[in-house]
Amino acid sequence: MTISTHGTTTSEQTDPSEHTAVSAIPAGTVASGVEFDIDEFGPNFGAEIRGVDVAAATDDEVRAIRAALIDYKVIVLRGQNLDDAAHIEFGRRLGDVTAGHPVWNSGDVPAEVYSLDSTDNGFADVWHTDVTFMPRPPMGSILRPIVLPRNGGDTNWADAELAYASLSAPVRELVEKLTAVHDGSREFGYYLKQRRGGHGNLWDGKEVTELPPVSHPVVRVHPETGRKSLFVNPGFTSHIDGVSDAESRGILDLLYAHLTKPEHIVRHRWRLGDLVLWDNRNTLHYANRDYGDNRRVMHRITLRGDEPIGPAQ
Ligand SMILES: O=C(O)CCC(=O)C(=O)O
Ligand SMILES: [Fe+2]
Repeated sequence: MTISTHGTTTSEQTDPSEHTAVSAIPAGTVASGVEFDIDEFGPNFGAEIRGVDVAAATDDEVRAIRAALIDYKVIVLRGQNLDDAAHIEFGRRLGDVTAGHPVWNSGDVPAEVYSLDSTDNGFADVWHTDVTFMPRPPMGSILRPIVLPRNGGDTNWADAELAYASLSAPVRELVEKLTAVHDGSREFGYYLKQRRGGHGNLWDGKEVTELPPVSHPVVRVHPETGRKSLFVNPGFTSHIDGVSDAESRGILDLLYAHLTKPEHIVRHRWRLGDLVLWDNRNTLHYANRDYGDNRRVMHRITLRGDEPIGPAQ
């Protein structure tokens, strides 16, 4: 396998000891003729993979895309032109595809698809990690545009692993001991009550009929790489457990400001035909709402994830 990065191979730039577990591309190995170019977004995370037709991908190519997702956290593939069925099918080759959302019904799309339509208030202009209000949030999300404004509507991702690593040691030590509450009822509770008499969708094999707040570690250990990241987000985290309201607010504000420093962020300008995958265990994202009354429609699927585990567990 050759993964070239601006003309060099990633294996030359990567400490293999940092890429454990399913980095299914052992650095420097040539496997089954899989070949694509990787164009890195920057020094830290995010990359475009070129030269793969997702709909016709071989198993080795799918494995290589998954490995790149673990390494780069955000992967862009251009020119794919999938429909919902092909989008879901690609997801199934990467993992277990969940319901589109635990409680939201996106209407006229397959049950696996979460549709965000700006004409139906479908905006994501708050930094968040998908579905962290459930005990087992998705491991990854795969998004494609259906309708785009001529300009604007870019999506940004923040690298929560980089953010953790760039905190000072004393603050890392402080936050490693904390857990935080994530509460989906603030955004979706009312909707769930209205919907089918309080019956949502199947999530982890169970019908969701309530959204009790869940606690997750503030520092999450990635189940595949063992690396630590900050696992709080303004979208769904309500407070830190066991500290005062003022302390909780202060700690979260500090972490959010740090997570969203420009050097922790990559930004994607969409074109029709794009397909973007992200690791939902160590990133946050935010979709710019800067296109006025123009329409923007996005379809997302999510892959089943683990219960978040902290450093002490
Ligand atoms: O609209 C976007 O670009 C992102 C929407 C979003 O938050 C998601 O698909 O999870
Ligand atoms: Fe999202």
